[in-house]
Amino acid sequence: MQCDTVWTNCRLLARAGQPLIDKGMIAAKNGRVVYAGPATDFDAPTIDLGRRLVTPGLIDCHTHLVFAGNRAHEFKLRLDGATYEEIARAGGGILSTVTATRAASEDELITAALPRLDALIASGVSTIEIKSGYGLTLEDELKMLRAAKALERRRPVRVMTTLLGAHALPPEYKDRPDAYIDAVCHEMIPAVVGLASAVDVFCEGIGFSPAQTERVFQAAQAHGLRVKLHAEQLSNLHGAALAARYGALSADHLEHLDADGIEAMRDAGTVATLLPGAFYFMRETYLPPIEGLRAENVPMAIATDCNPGTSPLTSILMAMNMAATCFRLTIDECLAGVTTNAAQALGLSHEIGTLEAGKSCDLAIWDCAEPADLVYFIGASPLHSRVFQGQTT
Ligand code: DI6
Ligand code: FE
Repeated sequence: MQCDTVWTNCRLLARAGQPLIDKGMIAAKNGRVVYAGPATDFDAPTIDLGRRLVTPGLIDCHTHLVFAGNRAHEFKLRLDGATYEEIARAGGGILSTVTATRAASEDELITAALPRLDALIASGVSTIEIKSGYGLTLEDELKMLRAAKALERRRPVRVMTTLLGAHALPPEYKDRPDAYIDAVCHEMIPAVVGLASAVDVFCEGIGFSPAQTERVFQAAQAHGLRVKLHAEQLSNLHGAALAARYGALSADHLEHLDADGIEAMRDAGTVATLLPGAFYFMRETYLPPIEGLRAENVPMAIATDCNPGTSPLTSILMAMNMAATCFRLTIDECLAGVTTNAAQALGLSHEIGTLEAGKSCDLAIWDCAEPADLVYFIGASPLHSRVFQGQTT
C-alpha cells in the first residue's frame, strides 16, 4: 500500500469508544489516511511517537469565535445579581457585542479571534464551526463570515461557517421582528450561499419564535443550506422537534428538552450538541436530559460555544471535563462528543472524526497514555503535537 508518511510506536484511539490499540500506527498519502491500526510494515518515512496517545484531531462544532470587545463588565453585573435576560432587555447582552462588532473591520475581527483560535488549537482542535450573529445587517454578517473563513488561511485548521443572522433583533427593527426575519430570509440567506454551509437560529423567548424559526429553515433549504438550532436553552419552545422535522444537523443547548423532542431527534438523526460551558458560566441548574438521550441513542456532541456572553471558553478539553462533571457523561461519550458525533453535527462524518482509510489525516498527539487523561485534567493541555491534513504543524 502506497503512503508518504508513517507515524508509529503510539497508543492509538482510531475511533472513540473502540479499544485503544497499544502498538498503533497511522499511514497517510497526500494528506489522507490510508491505514490506521496495529503496527505493521510500511516502507515510508517513519515518525516515532514515543508511546504517546494519538486521537483523531478534535472538533469544536459550535462557537461564536468571531466578535469584537468582551463582556467582562456584564459578568460582574451578573455576579452582583443581575440576570442575563435583564441585561439583554436593557440593551446589553448580544446587542452590546453587535455594536462593537459592527464598528470593527474584517481585519480587526480576524486579529481579535486569533488568540482564541490558538487556545482551541492548543487544546487539540483541528476543525471548528464558527457562527456569525453579531452583525445583524447583511454587510456585517458577511464581514463576520469572511473573517471566519480567513482564519483557515492564517492557521492550519478547518473552519465551517454558519449564518446566525437570527441571533437577536437589531435596534433598527425594534418591535418589527417579522420584518427582520424577512431580511434574514430574502437578503442574508441568498447572499451567503458558498460562504456558509448552514443556517442557525436562536429560538427562545429573548430570541425568535418557532414560527419565525420555521421561515428561516424554509429559506435555508430553498438555498440548499443545512440547518442547526439553539433550542430549549432557557425554556421549552419545542424547537428541537421543529429542527428535527427539517432534518437539522444538530440542536444545541437542550437543557429544557422533553421526551417528544428526544424522539424527534432520534428519528431524524439530529445530533444533540451539549454546551456545558454556558451551563457552568450561567450557573444553570436545569440539566439536559442525558439519560433520555442516551436511552434513545441520540448522538451527543460537546462544544465550547465560545462567545463573550454565556461561554467565554477556549478549551475543548475543559468542555469535556465540564460535560463529565456537570452532565455525568462517560469518558467514551466525552471523546465521541468531540470527534465522531461532532463530525456528524457538521455533516462531515465522511471526512473527519475517526482515523480510517480515506479520511483527512488530522491527528492529535498527546503527552499522556490514556483517553481518560484528556477529560480528567483541568487547565493545562497535554497536547504534544498535531498533524493537519497529513502535515505536522
Ligand atoms: N445562546 C447563547 O448562549 C449565546 N447565543 C445564544 O443564542 C449567547 C450569546 C451572547 O450572549 O453573546
Ligand atoms: Fe451558541
